[in-house]
Amino acid sequence: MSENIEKTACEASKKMLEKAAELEQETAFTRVEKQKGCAFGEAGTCCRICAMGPCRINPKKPEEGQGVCGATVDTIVARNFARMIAGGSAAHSDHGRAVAETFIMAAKGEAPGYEIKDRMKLLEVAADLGVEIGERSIEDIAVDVGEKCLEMFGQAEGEITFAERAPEPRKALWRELGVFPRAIDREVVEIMHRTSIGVDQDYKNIMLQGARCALADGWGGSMIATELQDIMFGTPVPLESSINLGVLKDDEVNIILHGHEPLLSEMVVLAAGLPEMQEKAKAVGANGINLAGICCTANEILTRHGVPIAGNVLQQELAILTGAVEAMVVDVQCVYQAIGQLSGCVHTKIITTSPKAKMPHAMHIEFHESDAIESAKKIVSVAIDNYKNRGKTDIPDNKERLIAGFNHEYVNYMLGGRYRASYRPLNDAVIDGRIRGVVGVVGCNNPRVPHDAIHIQVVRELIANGCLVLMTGCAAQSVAKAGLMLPEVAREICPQGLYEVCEAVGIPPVLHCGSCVDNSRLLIAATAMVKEGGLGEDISDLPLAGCAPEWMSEKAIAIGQYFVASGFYVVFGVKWPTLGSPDMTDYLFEQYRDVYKATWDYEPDPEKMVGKILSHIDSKREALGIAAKRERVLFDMAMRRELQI
Ligand code: NFS
Repeated sequence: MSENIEKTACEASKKMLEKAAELEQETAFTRVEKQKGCAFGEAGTCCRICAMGPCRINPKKPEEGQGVCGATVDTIVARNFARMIAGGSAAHSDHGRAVAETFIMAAKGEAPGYEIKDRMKLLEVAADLGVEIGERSIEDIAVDVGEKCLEMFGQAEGEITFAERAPEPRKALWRELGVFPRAIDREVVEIMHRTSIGVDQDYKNIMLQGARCALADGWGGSMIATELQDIMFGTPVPLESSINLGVLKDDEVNIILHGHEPLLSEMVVLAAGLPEMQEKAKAVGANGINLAGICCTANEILTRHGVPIAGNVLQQELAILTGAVEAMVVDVQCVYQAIGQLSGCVHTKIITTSPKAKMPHAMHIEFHESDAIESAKKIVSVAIDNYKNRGKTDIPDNKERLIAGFNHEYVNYMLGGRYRASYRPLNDAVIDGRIRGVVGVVGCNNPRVPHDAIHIQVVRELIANGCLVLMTGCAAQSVAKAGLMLPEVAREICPQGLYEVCEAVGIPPVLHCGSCVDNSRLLIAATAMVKEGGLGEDISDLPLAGCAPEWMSEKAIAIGQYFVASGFYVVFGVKWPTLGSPDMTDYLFEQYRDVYKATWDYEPDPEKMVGKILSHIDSKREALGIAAKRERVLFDMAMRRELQI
């Protein structure tokens, strides 16, 4: 047991790791120990882009090595980093494209089951995109909005329209630097071109394209996904639900929805609720159909329907090990190949649904938007039919309540009220110091660090020091499991000022803002703070920061890069992929201050990470002339024991 305490802070996960050990089943938690890593790969100094190599530069003597073509360590590290940005941007943006395509079909009436739910948001987005509103029908406006969004992927000329939403000085800076994104696909392609053999050999120049591509993700692909999903499925409002493996039910057909695109999961939610499906479940002796999510799909259906979350990315194998999951339905991204094989030890069926993502040991039911409900019914039926094959179950009894579903629209409304929606009270609370700063804590889990533990520590210390925390992705799920997404937390942990704000507005000090593409919501919220006034002229003037304490995905690097290029100070934990090049690292960590007025940073120690974030926030408060002297709340051993980490 003691070993598992170090592996995860999550009680349900500890129990399932015990079970995995008894069954001699491998999981990511054990496979990671066998993958010792490679010093070159870890430092970013291994180049595999042509067949003269692979070329490896000794990270201890970077100045001495060169690739066969003469590439320096700076070039190699920058190429690898830029390619991570391209990979991450492509993933978010291809999700956005799928949403835009379905959105157009829905508006034309060609995708039964999908509809235009949030008309108000449609009109707002239409106005931002320059779509004529007048007396036109909602459907006609929606078709134009969808097509404008789709254009942003491949337009031959011009700039990405959503990026026009950024504060004026930021846009001027992007134009001056030549990084204003042009078309989403183009920016990804250009990174792949410029980082291929013998093209861009200047690390700073490579990183200009890295920034442009990341901005095309944050202000393009990801924003398109968020905005169109809100219009189609409804903009989330706060609701209560529950989280952790204890949400699985012993007497019902359990279906886990895992992956990223709500196009599929929304329809499964709809199908599972149909009387015919419920009756079918009863006919096989189950008391109903229980849906639960994993990864970002979980965040999407949680924030729109209150569907409970089974766990975050590192719990996908553990959920199967409960023996209680009839089907795990996956689409794209963050799906471990290991679940296919693992499902053979229990009765769970892994159902792949996207032509873009198939895997061995899984059954494939292709999901078609044109007859989405039929595809979803087929999937639910497979799960129901599998109920009879269930053996002994082992569902940990751990689950926690949480409030989720916060976003720009709701912050605007809850602070200002329906008739005078406004960020004024938020800005005022920041100015008078009740809120010290706003911090986005985002990203994944990574078995190279104790699961959930780093997130929990960082977030607890941030709110104990007066910061309002906004969260997305698997990070949000980590702290929700620890009970930090409940309003009563403000009284228990926060200083008087932040507690008063949370109490007055009725919010927890840690706000669940959705999935990883919903990080675009944080860009919009930061821009709204700038536009409200009193806190400087640009995002880089605000007392805010972003961090990803347990990151692992290329998508996290893309997000970090667009946050930095948009003016956020961003600090990552775990490991950092440019350390093999001192020049490149200095460029990102120091010189970026003169380029984007914001920098990247790396700090694996959670306590030091919080220290860096607070000193950044305080320096911004100082520059704005709103600094107040305050002592840092440090967690002593007794407080840490209480955290159980
Ligand atoms: Ni984000 Fe979502 Fe989780 Fe990381 Fe994966 S689910 S898109 S990449 S692991 S936060």
